[in-house]
Amino acid sequence: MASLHTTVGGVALECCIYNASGPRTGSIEALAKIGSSRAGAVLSKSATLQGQDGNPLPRYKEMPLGSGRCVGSINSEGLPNKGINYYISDAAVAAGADFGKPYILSISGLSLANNLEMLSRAATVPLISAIELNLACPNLPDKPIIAYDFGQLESVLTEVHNLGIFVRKPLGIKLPPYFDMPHFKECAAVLNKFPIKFVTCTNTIGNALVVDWETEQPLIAPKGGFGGLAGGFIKHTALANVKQMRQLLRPEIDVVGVGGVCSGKDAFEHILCGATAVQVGTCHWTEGASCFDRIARELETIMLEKGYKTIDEFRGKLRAYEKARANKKLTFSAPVAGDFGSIRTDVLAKVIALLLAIIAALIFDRMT
Ligand code: RRO
Repeated sequence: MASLHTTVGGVALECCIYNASGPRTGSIEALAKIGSSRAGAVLSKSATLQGQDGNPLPRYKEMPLGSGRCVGSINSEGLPNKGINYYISDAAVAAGADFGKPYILSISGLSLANNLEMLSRAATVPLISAIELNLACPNLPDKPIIAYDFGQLESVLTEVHNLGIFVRKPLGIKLPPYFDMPHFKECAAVLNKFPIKFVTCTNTIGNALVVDWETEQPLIAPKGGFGGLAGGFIKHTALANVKQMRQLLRPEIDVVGVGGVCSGKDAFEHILCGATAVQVGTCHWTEGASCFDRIARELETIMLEKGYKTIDEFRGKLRAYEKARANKKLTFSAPVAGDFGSIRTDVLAKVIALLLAIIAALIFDRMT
């Protein structure tokens, strides 16, 4: 059997796949569905100090991606959530604890003071296993993405450090996607100064615009239609961020991958690039909590076919490109990916040609 066991910031997870903060994470009922699935942990919606309604509707839309199961999405939710006290309550924490799973709290304060206050409160709750501090929300009108400003990132982390939180709870930082090598380096240099336990790469690609050409308007209402791009659209950006951060961060800092995971194959790719665990966002939104069971099964199938017993055997082991290897594709005996994209198009074309030939022969037979 293949084991999906892993650790994130020293916290043990039976399954390396769990939910991203955001989709289906706002209520205790939704969190409990994650807890009762095969997800390895339960991660809350990013909390603010007070509850808030978020941006006007419609603020989330998904879009098909080719012919597969995987979809892309755009959102400008604007941090709708029930406030920190809800997500640190016994009932919320039980969504993980009742199922023997780590409960991870996500916070995204509207100010540094709010973040410090929320961290202080969360530190007193024993069953919160870890905290993900989201410094990458792209959807708050008039608020910049903190982690794009490396000076501000450092001062936030200094204040957080002074609070003493690093010794009380494993703390991770949710990062925005970076696109330029100097930015990866600058960000990692700041993060490496602090006893951070993990980073999550990446949040959505901020301020994208999806246009509905028929109605000649944006697909979502808030912020003039600008929102965070996610799902299949961003997998390759997310993989690059996982890979870069794994290379640049101190080895003690785990990297959690998120972005475009909707099959075991996607999870495998994130781990190959260095992720110790993988979160699922858009696909969880579309499919519900059963996606964790499916993706976990698909990942196990891939591992069995490739002869890996643990994720550590291939984690971070993306090979350098070699021409000879590029043409050596594996043939799997079992389906490994939940998307139809896994079906080889050349095989499909041959099957269709054969079917057409049979139909033509039958018609010819009838007519003669
Ligand atoms: O709530 C949101 O609009 C939101 C958040 Br907090 C985030 O971190 N990333 C995102 O795409 N949306």
